[in-house]
Amino acid sequence: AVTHYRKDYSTPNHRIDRTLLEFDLDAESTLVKSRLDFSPWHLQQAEGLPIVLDGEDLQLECVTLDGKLLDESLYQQTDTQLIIPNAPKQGTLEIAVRIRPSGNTRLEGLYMSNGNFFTQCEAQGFRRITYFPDRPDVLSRFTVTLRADQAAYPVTLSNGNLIDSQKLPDGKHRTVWEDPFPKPAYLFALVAGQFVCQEESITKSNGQPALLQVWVEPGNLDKTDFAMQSLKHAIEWDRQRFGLDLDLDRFMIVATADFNMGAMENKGLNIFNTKFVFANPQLATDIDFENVESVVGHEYFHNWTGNRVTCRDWFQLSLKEGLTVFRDQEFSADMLAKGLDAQQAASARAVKRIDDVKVLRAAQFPEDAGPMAHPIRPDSYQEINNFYTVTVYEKGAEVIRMQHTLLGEEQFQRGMRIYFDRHDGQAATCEDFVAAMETALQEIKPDQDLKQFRHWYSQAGTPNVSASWHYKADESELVLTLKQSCAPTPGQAEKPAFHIPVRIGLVSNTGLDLPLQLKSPKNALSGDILNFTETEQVFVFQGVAKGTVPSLFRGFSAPVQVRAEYSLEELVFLARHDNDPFNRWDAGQQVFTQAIFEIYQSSGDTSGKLVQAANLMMADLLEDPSLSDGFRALAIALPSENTLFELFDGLVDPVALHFARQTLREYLAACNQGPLLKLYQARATHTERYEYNAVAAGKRALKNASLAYLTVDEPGQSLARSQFLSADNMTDRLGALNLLAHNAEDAQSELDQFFNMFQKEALALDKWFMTQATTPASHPAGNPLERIQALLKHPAFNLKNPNRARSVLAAFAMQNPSVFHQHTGVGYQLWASLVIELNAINPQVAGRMARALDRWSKLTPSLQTQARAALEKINAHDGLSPDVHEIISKALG
Ligand code: BAL
Ligand code: ZN
Repeated sequence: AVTHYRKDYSTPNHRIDRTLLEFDLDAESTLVKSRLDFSPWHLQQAEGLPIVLDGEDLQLECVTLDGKLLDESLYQQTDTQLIIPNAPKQGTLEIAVRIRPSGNTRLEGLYMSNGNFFTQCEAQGFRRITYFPDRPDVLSRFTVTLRADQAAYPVTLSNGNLIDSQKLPDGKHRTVWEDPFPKPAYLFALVAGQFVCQEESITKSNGQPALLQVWVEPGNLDKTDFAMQSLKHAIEWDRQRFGLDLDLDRFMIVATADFNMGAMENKGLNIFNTKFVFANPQLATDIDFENVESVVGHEYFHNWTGNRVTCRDWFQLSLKEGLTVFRDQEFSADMLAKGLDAQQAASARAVKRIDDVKVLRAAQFPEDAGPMAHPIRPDSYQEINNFYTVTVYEKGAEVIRMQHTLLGEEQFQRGMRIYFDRHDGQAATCEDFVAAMETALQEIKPDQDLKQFRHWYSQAGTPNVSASWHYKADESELVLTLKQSCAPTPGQAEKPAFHIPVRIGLVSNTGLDLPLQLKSPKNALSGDILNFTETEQVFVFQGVAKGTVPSLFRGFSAPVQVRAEYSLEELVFLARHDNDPFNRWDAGQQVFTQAIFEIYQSSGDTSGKLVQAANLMMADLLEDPSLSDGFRALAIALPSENTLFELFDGLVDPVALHFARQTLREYLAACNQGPLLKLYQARATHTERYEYNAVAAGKRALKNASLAYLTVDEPGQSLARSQFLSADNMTDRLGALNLLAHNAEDAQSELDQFFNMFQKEALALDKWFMTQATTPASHPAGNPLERIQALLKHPAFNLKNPNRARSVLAAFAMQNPSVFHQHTGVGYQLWASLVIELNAINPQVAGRMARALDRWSKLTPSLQTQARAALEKINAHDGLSPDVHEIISKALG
């Protein structure tokens, strides 16, 4: 396997000033002709640098240079490149290749989905379409001609503006598209086939109109309203909050059922997984609605952060992804809060923040502690597809958020303007972004810099922060000691201290926040942000009343793991009184976590003091009417098994951990049945029409969170059965189905009804598969693995469709620990054979699925033995893709 290093970056030999592409679209054999106008990268460059083009699985027909056909002695062709050694400094190259879209199961390059053509070029798919310098720093102006059969492919789209459209003889037609903006090849796209669209015209800030279109296969126009509305909201929001306008006359979204990722930001022609376009109340849950809005926003926001300023090389991926995730998180928060009063708005924002941090903790913290740990700007990779990670995306967004915290909204926006002034139209680096923010910071704080802050870009691993404090009654001072460390990660043994922004509050024993008066060190406090920059640092606050409790990392102000020396009483106090909703939620989660560990370590005993405290806290939460429904739903839910697994100090048996969590759930349900029922019923009897907004979704979330406790036994299961039947929306229907399938002895009738209702709706069927694939080991009817094996043989199962593959394989191996990690090792063996099967079909998705055992070194010894056997089985397989090989070899160490 070849490892690529960031330090090896060198500029290309040539620019491609113009690119003309012509496609004769045919499922079995598509002819792709290109005409590339090239010139030297460095204008002063001497003659004679070879032209280097990337290409894979292409059938080369001919190469012409400045009008002269080249014979084979004049170029070198390898499996991955076409090189023309003796080229003039400047000229025109014409190349013709053939490709076979119908055989493309990897869904990179040009492929077919349900008889239609789609492309996916990021990161390195364009080289599967034609020979080209397939690297993000080569920006070119593209003109694209598409020829296709009119009846089979009536709609043909590419990036930019439609400049010509004609009928041709032989039942064909032709369209010509011109993209006015230079772009790297990874942003190229084409779509051809049978589509219908919803469209609207809007007016841009400059008074010019722009056409917005959402294209779907016929029969799906009843699912596009919300995506269109989200797109319009995103355009408006980017204008208002970031001062960035749509720069195109036409902006298109096209949905496909076969897609490796969530969506793709191709210039002017975003291609989406149907999962992030389709939404109506019958088919989509509240979470789906939220995801559609956020992904539509995300891809649109890339138009500036990604497309207008793109990445110099793929090591800089977080430059666009971290920043764009930060932008989509802020967009979603602003949308959720829109139209609410101040208190409701704060709560809606907190719910969004908690949801985002839950993902970070459950998925990114494990990544940062495992064999695939990498800085948000990696130093090396074998397969770039493996680095579209929660670290690059979500931790990357946290690193942007910390800069926002340090600069404040106004200076952060100033930094964005500096960034665009300097780099619009360029391929930039993470360093360019930080430098722009640093300039903006120094405009208001000339003595500060982001020098130490840059470690967040270069160092992997989740920093551990320990916090302890004592009170000096004589001086009314609270002395807070913070220590930071970061465990070694691959290739990084020791790490200098991070610059960590700690948002802090001092909560007095009456529950009020005290004013912050920092005595020392001088200048370490800015507003409510402590700048924590040393390995160990002591902060002395004055004017502090006795009994005050510090609230640290409010709003999760830095992506760190905190160990604070709270007593149980202090945690329970914060869970009741912290004025920061994120920390209020977090304190409660810590109480639940400790209670579950108490049960885990006492083999099921619920009489311990942590369980008792958790129960009292639960009773409080259930009765507190000052909390919003959405917040309360999160506050009463127990931490996920994946989160608990990471938090436990020592080796873990995930099956036992599941049963410990289950025991707490049953105990809390039994002790709080009355209040749970009351909460449920007050929200179940409302009959208002479904609407997606923060308040309505919060109400449904609390209703279903209560039901999650009540379904531990029969009376609650009957409620779930009637909710399943009477629901007018997917949130309530699926919520009930999940609980029945996971808890009731028999839920076959509901599962069958759901299947019959939705068998023509692929995304709903994915939910049906996923519900069953996540049935836990505690299910009363016995081993759910047999059910999972049966799902794999179901006529509607299809490993070639990424959504369907994930709905069983990822659900089982990554979201169902008690079945996956069963002691016999059969779960691991099933996973290994599926990864091997998928490896031959779709390496990118297989690489993702291969990560299920990343954290096997944290398993108990006998499970480690079983895990190693499964990893070795995959490793020994002949013909592993680079994607899967990199993951498995790193896991084996
Ligand atoms: N650029 C790949 C998909 C996304 O992050 O938008
Ligand atoms: Zn993105």
